[in-house]
Amino acid sequence: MRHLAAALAVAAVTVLAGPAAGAAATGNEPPAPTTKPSSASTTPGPGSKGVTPIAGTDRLVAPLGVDPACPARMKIGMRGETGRARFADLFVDVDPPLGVSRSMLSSYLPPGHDVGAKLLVAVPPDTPEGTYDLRLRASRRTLTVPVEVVALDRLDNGGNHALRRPVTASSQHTNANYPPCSVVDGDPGSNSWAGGNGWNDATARAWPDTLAIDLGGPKQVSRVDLYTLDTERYPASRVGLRDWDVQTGLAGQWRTVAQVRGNTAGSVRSDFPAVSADAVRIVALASNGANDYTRVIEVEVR
Ligand SMILES: [Ca+2]
Repeated sequence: MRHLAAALAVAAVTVLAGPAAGAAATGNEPPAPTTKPSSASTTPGPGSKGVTPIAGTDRLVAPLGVDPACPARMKIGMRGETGRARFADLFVDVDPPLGVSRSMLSSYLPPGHDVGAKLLVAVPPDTPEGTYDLRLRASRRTLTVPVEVVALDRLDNGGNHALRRPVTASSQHTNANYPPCSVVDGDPGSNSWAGGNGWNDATARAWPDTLAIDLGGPKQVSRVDLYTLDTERYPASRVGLRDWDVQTGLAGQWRTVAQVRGNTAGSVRSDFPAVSADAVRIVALASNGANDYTRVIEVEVR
């Protein structure tokens, strides 16, 4: 819960302009792993006009046994419909034993606007697999989002062997918002930087830094995609990773399978002849600009 509290402290409440900025535009939550039709449902009640609860995803997959520093997360919020501007409340609860990082969201809400926040969903280690209901209530409307708790070995990883697997980093920033597990959380976007979506190492201007992902057993591997910090404000050409080696590991033996030098892009795909590997390691050698820290948003292994 300590991690949840830390993450909650930075979960900014944002007002999105205009009715077009609805649930589909909230953007940073992990993509739904399948194309299964929506099973979220909204139940209107009497007197429900005015405020509608919204969610950034139709269903949330919450794997068991992941690092508690990187819980499942989604966007939640509410939309002011017709009528006057008001102060509105959104109430959040989930079936036990799951936990949520907030039980309520309160905000001034003009008509035609959305207000949103990040919600973290914690899954205790002994939780039985199955579907649990997460409920968002506003103005007597209830939006129910199913949360699917699955064992890591049964997670639909879409072919990405790194997804949600254990990560070991050479150092961890004292700020809890840059945990190593964030590089396998399924979100390669940079917009949640400093919000728990990427790793920042702790050794300024000291190289190399390493990031190792345990694949949970030997896999055939021929491609690694690395996403480094890259936004309009923090472009990769100024703060992103510049030079690194890609290594595969098998029974503790590492070999370099690709090298990237002089990178200025937000993501780089490295292809190499297929090898059997039970781990992948990024050996970071330099970053751009001030060349200060290693910043990695996501690593995908195929
Ligand atoms: Ca990430």
